Amino acid sequence: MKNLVRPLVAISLVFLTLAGCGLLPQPAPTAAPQPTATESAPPTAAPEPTTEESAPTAEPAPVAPFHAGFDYNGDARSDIVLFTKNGWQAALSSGAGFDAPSSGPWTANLGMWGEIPFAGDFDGDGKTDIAVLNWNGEFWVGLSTGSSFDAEGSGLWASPAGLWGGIPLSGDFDGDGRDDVLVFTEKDGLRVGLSTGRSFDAPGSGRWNTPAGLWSEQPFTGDFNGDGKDDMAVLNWQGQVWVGISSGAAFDAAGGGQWAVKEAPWGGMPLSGDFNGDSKTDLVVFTPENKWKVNLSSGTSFDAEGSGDWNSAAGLWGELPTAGDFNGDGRADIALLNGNSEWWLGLSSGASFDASGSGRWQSAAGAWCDVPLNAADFWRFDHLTPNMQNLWEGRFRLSGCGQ
Ligand SMILES: [Ca+2]
Ligand SMILES: [Ca+2]
Ligand SMILES: [Ca+2]
Ligand SMILES: [Ca+2]
Repeated sequence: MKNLVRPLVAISLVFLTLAGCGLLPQPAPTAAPQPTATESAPPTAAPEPTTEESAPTAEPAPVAPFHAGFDYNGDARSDIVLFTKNGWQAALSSGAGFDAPSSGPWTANLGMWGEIPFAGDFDGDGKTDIAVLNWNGEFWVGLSTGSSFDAEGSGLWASPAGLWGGIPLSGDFDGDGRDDVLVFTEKDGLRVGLSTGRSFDAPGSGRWNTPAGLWSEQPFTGDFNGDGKDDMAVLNWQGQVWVGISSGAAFDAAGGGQWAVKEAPWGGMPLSGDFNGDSKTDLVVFTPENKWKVNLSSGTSFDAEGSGDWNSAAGLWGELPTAGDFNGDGRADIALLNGNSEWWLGLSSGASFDASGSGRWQSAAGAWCDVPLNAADFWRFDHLTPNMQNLWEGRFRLSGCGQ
């Protein structure tokens, strides 16, 4: 039965995706001008050329054995930042709640409601930054000061990777310590913009080959083989995972291709993170049956010992799952925002998501229709949603977020 149902669902999804893709109405490109970044205004005030020159070869920047990711204040604990109709809100982790000092609204000179937000440590200073991809295919970046997103260097970042309609993902694909951007597109494959610290156009930027990735699949990123360079992968409708290992110049290094999985069912929400703390990024799929299907990376497959269903103290289907190392112990955890604007945490023990400290966390921010950047998977999921009208409006399938 299951085998019958799955292809049918998948086929109709693909069909609807194809049918919808050509028709995506641009959300009123002219109606909403790019915010004028009065404060930073660096677009033309050229980025320091020295940064660019020293970037690729100079220093093989130290590769942290583990970085929490989504750590906006640089204290080694992952936080939550939300893109809201009223600007950017930070919910900083204290290790036991999302209400550490400096939580609340953060100023930034970017982000119109309707643009696609994402996050990464784009200047490599240890504090996660924010960015949006706008309707002109431009990347606007807000560098974190630790309490705002308007550090020097914020503004428009040039890149050959920008393309509206693509899905932006971040990762340090060349392993230089600065997160780069990857845009997964329907017609143009993968475009990578390598960060110089002031732009996404370092040498090597452009189209990258990969054995993995069709538009109808769900992409995610992480350092799956643990060599210090982030890789990309897709989950396809057959429950297969295909991996593109980064060589630093393409996603076609040895070791890529189809990887065995423990169980990665299509129809769930894939999230990546280092759930057992061995420095190799793993995959978890949250399913409509409220199961957490953990697929641990061995470096060459996603079925390392310890893979399987993990118990969790949190997570009901319909809530919005995110991943990050919220208590800073080196293992990625899960956090879910529910319809009551509550955060529920499942902290990783290395074998389950119910370690001590799990449960409801108080938070200074996070309302149901806000967009938590950790849930980048949300966008990846959305582009397959049958009722989507475009990438942005897809989010309004969330209960109660309709227009
Ligand atoms: Ca933090
Ligand atoms: Ca990089
Ligand atoms: Ca890698
Ligand atoms: Ca943790």
